[in-house]
Amino acid sequence: MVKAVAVLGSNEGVKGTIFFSQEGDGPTTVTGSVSGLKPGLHGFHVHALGDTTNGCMSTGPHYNPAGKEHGAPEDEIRHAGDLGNVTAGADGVANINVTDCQIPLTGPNSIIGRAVVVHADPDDLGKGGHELSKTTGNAGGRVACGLSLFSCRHQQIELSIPRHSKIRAPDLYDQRIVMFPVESARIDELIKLA
Ligand SMILES: [Cu+2]
Ligand SMILES: [Zn+2]
Repeated sequence: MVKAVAVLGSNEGVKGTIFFSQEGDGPTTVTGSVSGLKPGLHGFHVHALGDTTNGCMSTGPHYNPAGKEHGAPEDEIRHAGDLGNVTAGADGVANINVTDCQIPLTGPNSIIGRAVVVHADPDDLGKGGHELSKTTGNAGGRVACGLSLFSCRHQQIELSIPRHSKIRAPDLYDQRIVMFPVESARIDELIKLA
């Protein structure tokens, strides 16, 4: 079982923690919650980059290793990072519990080191007829984001910083480094440890 966690934050009061787990080559289970949202639907994606230098704007487009158009999670034609919408209740909290086959935690298409992003508006799943429908689902601003990182509560693990994460430490790319439990880990702490 491989596990990962993404701690989402923003300066707009939206925050959350998203957990990922994957058994072997099986689907990835995504659980967790996000708070501080306006009630209703919010686009929920894995974006290509783990770069949050300029906040969520620098996380790039939706993760799309197959070069397809934007779609719904259940569509044949979709970005790997298209996880649809999360739904916030009247209290502004969205609880998440989905499984998906296109967001593996290991292998060449791993989402580790990429950003998880929650949007201001609903993702139209490619069907809204807006000029942005086929690229972003016209989901509006990026209200919170965070990197997905391996997690393990009880033991230290090794990982390498993937090039796509664009962390400002290029000399560390692809080197194996030891990381400690990352329930609260931020990339800066990770670099300090290296
Ligand atoms: Cu997005
Ligand atoms: Zn997409």
